[in-house]
Order: sequence, then structure tokens, then C-alpha cells
Amino acid sequence: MPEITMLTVILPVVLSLGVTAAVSVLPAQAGAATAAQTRALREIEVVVDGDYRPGRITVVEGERVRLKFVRRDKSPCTREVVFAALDLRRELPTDRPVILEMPALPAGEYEFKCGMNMIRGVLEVVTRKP
Ligand SMILES: [Cu+2]
Repeated sequence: MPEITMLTVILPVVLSLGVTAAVSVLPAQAGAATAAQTRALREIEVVVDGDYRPGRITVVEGERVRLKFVRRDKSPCTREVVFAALDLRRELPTDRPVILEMPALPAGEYEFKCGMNMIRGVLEVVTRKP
């Protein structure tokens, strides 16, 4: 019984400490977190229908985007999308959007192709302006 009493006393103290710590940390990071979340939320739709539209997607280095692949055709050609440089391969069921969360990437061009290497798109990562 004494242990239970101790717990009920200690627990509120620990909780209030936790809240205090969280509150003191939050204001400093709030701005950065909001900006990061806004960036993470940019979603770019790529329609797959015999080709990729748009065929060139431009993002800024360090920016995280979601690529939403919407495959309209039923050709076996477009069944898979492959980002070879990122070691990323995904199946694209017809009419069922597939979202790829892209990591923040260094500047450069990242090709994506169908699984057969026939059709091609480019994710272009441009240098951030100072
Ligand atoms: Cu193909």
C-alpha cells in the first residue's frame, strides 16, 4: 500500500515535468516544424497513360515531395515505375493511385522509367537559391 501512495505522488510530478519540458521546447521549433511539414505535404500528381504526365517534375534540393502516380492505362508496359538511382520500384495498379514519399534529395536529375525501360520521366532537383 505505501508503494501505491508513492506512485500517486510521483506520477503527477513526472507528468508536469514532462509537460514543462515539452512546452519550453516547442516555441523554438514550431516555425521550423511548420515549414518542414508544409514542404512534406506538397503532392505532385503524375498521370501514367502511355507516358508520364508531367514527364519532368522539378523540386528544390532538400524538399520532400509526394509523387502520386495515377495509372490510367492497362498496358503491361506501365505496370511498374522504377527510380533506378534511388533503388525504388513500385507496382502501379490501374486507377489506384500510388503515393511515393520521396526523400530530400541532392540536386541532380533522377530518372524514372517503366519496368521495361521504355518510357521515361525525370525528377529534377534544382539547387536552392541563397
Ligand atoms: Cu514499359
